[in-house]
Amino acid sequence: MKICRFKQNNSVRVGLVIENSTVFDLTPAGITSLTAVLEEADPSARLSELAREKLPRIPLAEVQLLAPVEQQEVWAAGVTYLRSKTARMEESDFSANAYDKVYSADRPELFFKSLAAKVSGPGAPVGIREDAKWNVPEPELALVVNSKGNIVGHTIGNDMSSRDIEGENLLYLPQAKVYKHSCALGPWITLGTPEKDVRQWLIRIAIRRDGAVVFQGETSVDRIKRGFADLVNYLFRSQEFPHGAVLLTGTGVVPDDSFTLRANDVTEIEISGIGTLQNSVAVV
Ligand code: DO4
Ligand code: MG
Repeated sequence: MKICRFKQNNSVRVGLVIENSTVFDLTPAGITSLTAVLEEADPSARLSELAREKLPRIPLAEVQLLAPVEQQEVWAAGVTYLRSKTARMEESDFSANAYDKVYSADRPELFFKSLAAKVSGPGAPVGIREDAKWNVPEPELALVVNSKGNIVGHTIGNDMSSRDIEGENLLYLPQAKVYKHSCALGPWITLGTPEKDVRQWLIRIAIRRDGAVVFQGETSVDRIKRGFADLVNYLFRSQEFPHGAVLLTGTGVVPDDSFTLRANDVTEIEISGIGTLQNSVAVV
């Protein structure tokens, strides 16, 4: 079951996405908050109970989808794939050892990525910093977690990153990772899929420039080294998320070192069990 946020006549609504073609507006059923659904004991069961014939249907192509977050903080895990570890060790001079150590440590790398209000939704711009020379998207599975720390759904995340800034000094990580339009989420949340099934999903990215594909890559969710519950457990240690949280799970696709994004490139990230998140690149 897929749940989205969308804009209709200047009002923000919550909808059910059916067969990637139709949105059922949940407003007449009294559902106006995504968070309220995610906080239900069984969100999929709650949505299955609805009398769909009474809900307005809108073609998906006619709605403006918004990032599927309300007040959730967005966090990210790093160096959870071998590919991320080796690429970062190569780009970095004196911090290489840190990536190596965190990959095999019990405690994962977790960092704050974005306030919900700053997240780019489908079709919105993602940013490359004007003071960075080497910028890449990071296509990542995102765990949608309720306030009790239960994983209730999954969406697609783009952890936009400036590799030259991170590579210069690991202490610059917040500047390499957290800036205007550096995080995109969407197009919606797929509810209730167990981890063993999510691990069968593939993550693909294509980057288009003037209509031509200039980079494409693929990985599998199953290559994530850490268990999802373990990542969430660390996120919730000595911390609380009254509105829930979204946790990006790290990237396993890193373009060759010669590749950097340019303004007006289009990033297309597909996760097989979810859908496709498309954004255009802007200098910020
Ligand atoms: O260690 C820096 C960030 C790692 C990251 O974002 C990733 O592996 O996806
Ligand atoms: Mg990342």
